[in-house]
Amino acid sequence: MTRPQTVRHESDPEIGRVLRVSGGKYHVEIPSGVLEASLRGRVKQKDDRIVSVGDLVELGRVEDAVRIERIVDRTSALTRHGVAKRREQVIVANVDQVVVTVAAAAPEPDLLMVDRLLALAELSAIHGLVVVNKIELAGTTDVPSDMAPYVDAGYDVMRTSAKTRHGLEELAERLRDRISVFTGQSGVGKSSLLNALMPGLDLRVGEVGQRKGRGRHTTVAAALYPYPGGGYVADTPGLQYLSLWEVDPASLDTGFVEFSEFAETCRFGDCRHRREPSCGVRDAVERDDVSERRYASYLGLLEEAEGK
Ligand SMILES: Nc1nc2c(ncn2[C@@H]2O[C@H](COP(=O)(O)OP(=O)(O)OP(=O)(O)O)[C@@H](O)[C@H]2O)c(=O)[nH]1
Ligand SMILES: [Mg+2]
Ligand SMILES: [Zn+2]
Repeated sequence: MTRPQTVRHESDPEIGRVLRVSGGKYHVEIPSGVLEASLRGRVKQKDDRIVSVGDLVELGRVEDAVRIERIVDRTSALTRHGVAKRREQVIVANVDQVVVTVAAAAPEPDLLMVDRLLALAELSAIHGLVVVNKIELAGTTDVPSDMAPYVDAGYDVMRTSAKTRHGLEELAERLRDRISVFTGQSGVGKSSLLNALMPGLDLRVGEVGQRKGRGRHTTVAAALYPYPGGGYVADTPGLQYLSLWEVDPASLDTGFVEFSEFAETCRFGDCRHRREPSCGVRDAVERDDVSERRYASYLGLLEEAEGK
């Protein structure tokens, strides 16, 4: 009896989805369950194509071992730029939706981070959704006034409480049949929301008081979870270091969706909406048609993208 070297046929590759990576092992979901796979040398060497959570991968089996042979082309990717290595890292691949989470209170919303995350989503052609968690601490379930610019820009701003379960059904609805990534400051309740939405998930949550310094995150790596009823959700560590330094400064304005109709009236096609004459965006800010605070975020991120 000949022992098969591999059960994979070129015409019919076995495909799985990477759910998480730990200790050099890739946890890959296949129709019959989750298996552990290792990387084939040649996949490993390609710097720009490091296997990431969310990737669809082609698997090869040699005896009992499962190896990742190839990454299926990505439809999108949420990336950050490693501060130390100065190169792009894919946080989650094939993302449909970025859920930018803030807390109504504790911690105070970092609005520059919200703008940064939404811009990053727009620039990656990923749908952005804003969630204000811990809404029971606000005393009202209305959209907090500092979040109004996002409503005006056309974003859905959902209000939730992982504690009282307010708004969870609506949020659950938005997660179905998509790959959604929860992002936002540490301590806003991303893991708590996922635990509340997916009983049995049991992600670790941290005390707000423990997280004074930067980089003390309860969640340390991105991981993807199959969502009951279809789709996936990813929990990520609070993304403090997310940087835009590789973004083309000339296209940063497309990361601010409400600028676009006004940018059309700028005198210069390559207007960066800073000090150029006859700038439609600046005029809109002066008329209060565009939030001054969002515009200030744009200018700050523009400097960053320009490497200043
Ligand atoms: N009052 C209140 N507290 C909440 C709510 N959701 C989460 N918390 C608390 O907020 C703290 C932080 O929650 P986590 O879920 O760990 O926050 P996280 O966003 O996942 O934080 P990192 O993993 O560090 O990025 C915990 O003490 C939670 O119990 C909520 O809706 N209301
Ligand atoms: Mg967490
Ligand atoms: Zn302009």
